[in-house]
This record gives sequence, C-alpha cells and structure tokens, in this order.
Amino acid sequence: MLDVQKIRKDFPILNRTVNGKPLIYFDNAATSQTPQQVIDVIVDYYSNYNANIHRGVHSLSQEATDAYEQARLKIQKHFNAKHAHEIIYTAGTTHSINLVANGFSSLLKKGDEIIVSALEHHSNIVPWQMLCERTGAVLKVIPMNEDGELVMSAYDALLNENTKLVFVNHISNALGTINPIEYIIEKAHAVGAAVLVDGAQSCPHLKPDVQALDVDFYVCSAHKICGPTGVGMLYGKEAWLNKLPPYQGGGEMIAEVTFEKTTYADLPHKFEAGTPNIAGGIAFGAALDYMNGIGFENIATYENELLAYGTEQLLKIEGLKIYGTAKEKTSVISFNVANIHPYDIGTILDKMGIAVRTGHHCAQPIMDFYKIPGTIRASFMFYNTKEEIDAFIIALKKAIMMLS
Ligand code: 7TS
Repeated sequence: MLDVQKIRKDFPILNRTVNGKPLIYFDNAATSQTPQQVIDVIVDYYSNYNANIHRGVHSLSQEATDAYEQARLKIQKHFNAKHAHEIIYTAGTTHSINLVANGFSSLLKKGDEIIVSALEHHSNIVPWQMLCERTGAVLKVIPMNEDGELVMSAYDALLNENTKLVFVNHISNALGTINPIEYIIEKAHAVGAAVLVDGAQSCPHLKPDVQALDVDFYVCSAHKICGPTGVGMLYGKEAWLNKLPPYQGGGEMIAEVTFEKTTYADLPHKFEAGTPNIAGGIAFGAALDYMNGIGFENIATYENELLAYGTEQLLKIEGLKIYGTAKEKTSVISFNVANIHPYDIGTILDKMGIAVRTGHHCAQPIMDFYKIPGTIRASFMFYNTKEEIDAFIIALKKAIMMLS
C-alpha cells in the first residue's frame, strides 16, 4: 500500500500556494514534480564533486564519472537492458527520437515505408516526416477510433515487406490510452521492421522490460518520472546502435581524430558527444531509485483509483465530454465542457491554484480527429489525492458557472 500523506512530504513544491490557494498540480503529463531526495542529489553534485567526466585523472572527475556511470547501471537495471552500453544518455525523448531518425537517413531508400500512429505526440511525427523528406520513404498512419484506441486490423493491413520502421507511443499523452505495443512489436518483426516505442508517458506509470518486449528502441525523459529536465535516455539493441551512424560529432564520441580520418568510440560514447548533463544523469538514477522505492505496482493501483474516481466525478457534470475512453488507459483525463473554450476554464482554474494543461497537447492530429481545437487535461500522479480531485471538481463547477 502507498502512504500518500508520507509521500507528499517528499515534494516541497506541494506546500506552496498559487494565487493565494494551495497548489493542486494536475499537469503531471507535461512534467512531474521532484522529490527532495532527487533535489538533494543535484545539490550534492554541485556542492561536492562537480567536474567533467571521463577525462580527468583527478579525484573529482573520477567521483563524477563513477556516479554518472552508476546511474547508467540503474537505468539499465530498471529497463532490464542486456548491456549498460545499450543505454544512451540524451537530453530527453525528443532528442532520442531525433537521434534515431537521423541515423536511419542512411539506411532507408525511396519507397520504403514507415508507420506511425494517429495517437502520437508531435515529437514522434515530425522527425519521421523529416526523415521521409530526406530519403523518399513514405509515412503511413495507424488510425484511431472514437474511444482513442488504435485500430489493429488497419495496422495489420499496413504492414508489408516494404515496412522498415514502426513508431508508436506506449501511452498517449493527450488521451492516456495504453497501446498494445506487444502486438505491434511482434507484427512488425514478422515483416522485418524495427520498432521504436516512445515511453515518455509510460515510464511514470509502469516499468517496461525492454528484453521481454523485444523492442528495438525505447525512449523516455527523466522529467516525467520525478527527475530533472534536460536529460533522458535512448535504449537501443546493441546491433541497431552499432548499425546507426553517430548523431553529433565532437569530444567524447571519437576513438581517434586526424584531419584525414576520424574513427568513432564504442557504445555508448559514440552517441554522447560533448559534456553531458552530468548532474541530470545522476539525478535520473536517483529518481528511478525513488520511484522503485514506492513500487510501480503500488503506483499503478493507486493511480487507477484516482483515474476511476476522477472520471466518475467529472461525468456527473452536465455537458462534460471525456475524450479518450479506451479500455486500457492511465491517469490522464482529457475533456471539454459544452462549448466553453478549454483555455478559459484553464485560466480560471489557475486563479484557484489548480494547474491543468489546455490546448492540443502537441497532438494536433488527435484534436483534428475529434474536430476540436483542444481539451482540458487533468493528469494525476501517485502524490495526488481524492481530496484534490474533490477541490478540482468544485473549482471546475465554479468556472463553468462563470463562463456559461
Ligand atoms: N512523447 C510523448 C508521448 C510526450 O508526452 C512528450 C511530452 C514527448 C514525447 C516529448 O518529451 P520531451 O521531454 O522531449 O519534451 N509531452 C508533453 C505533454 O503532454 N505536455 O507537455 C509535454
């Protein structure tokens, strides 16, 4: 069982007020909050052993290198990667996806096909469109249904011997749908295509096992899992990472440099040019420790209760429509009320100390599907409570009264 009152004490920000009201933070799908345990790790780094890594013989550099590489091992263990060098530190999900998209530029040819889903965040659409422009490959889209689920029969029909890559998010940021990635991976592999799963929204809620999934690439951002911004990871199967060319050139990623020819470092350094976000990487490891300390099964059980309670309370409000009613979904509720613009409701909720996201959530194709400009999105994490949902419902009703 999860002791939410004890957990809340770990998050200093949850004590603050916004516009004179206690903060209710329901924008977790955009970024999660950071516990003191992770903040302490960042402060400790800059207070005690700030130094560049992998390049100094001096003690500080060695301490920083050890901590950074220990964190990589924690990430490896968390995702159950076979090798530590299959974990590449990046600046986050967007960076990870662009790294892979760039790498495939030299591996695709005109007429090859790549598949994305209708439920993607823009960061899992635009890099592939750019890749298609560079290579002449063709982008195909797995359609969605009214509930916000992907239509698997249509996916089956899209796959063929020209399919080279499939990109899909594990969980949709706009609707919370949990996609059937096991099925998607198995079917893609049957035609010889590689699969990248965008785990930006899944990693806060579940613990993916990349070997059991047999996924080729899995990506996420630390800031969505109680870690800092500006750091994330790319998991790639060793064989794929060896096949892809480097993304950025610079220090750290080379074996030998002459003006005639440069040879590249082995994995993971081949993809880690320049001084990385060292404190961020170490704190990423600490964030995984923190979340594993609570336990992902406890987190899922509790967040499912919040989802069920929030959905039930919201549906009591007249004129309210929830978008994303998939059977398998996580603690994200996207909704609109009658013809009121989501932005107006979001602004009034902010006046009452409540943080939600409004707009298209960087998923415009989903909004186009529903023929709406955007939604109000409330997204819960394990430190939220039913009492906060109650206060949110009262505030929402007030906002609706003011705007009707
Ligand atoms: N993929 C998904 C599914 C996401 O939800 C996001 C960010 C990204 C990729 C990009 O992650 P980044 O860390 O590189 O920015 N999603 C959101 C959101 O829903 N609201 O703000 C950011």
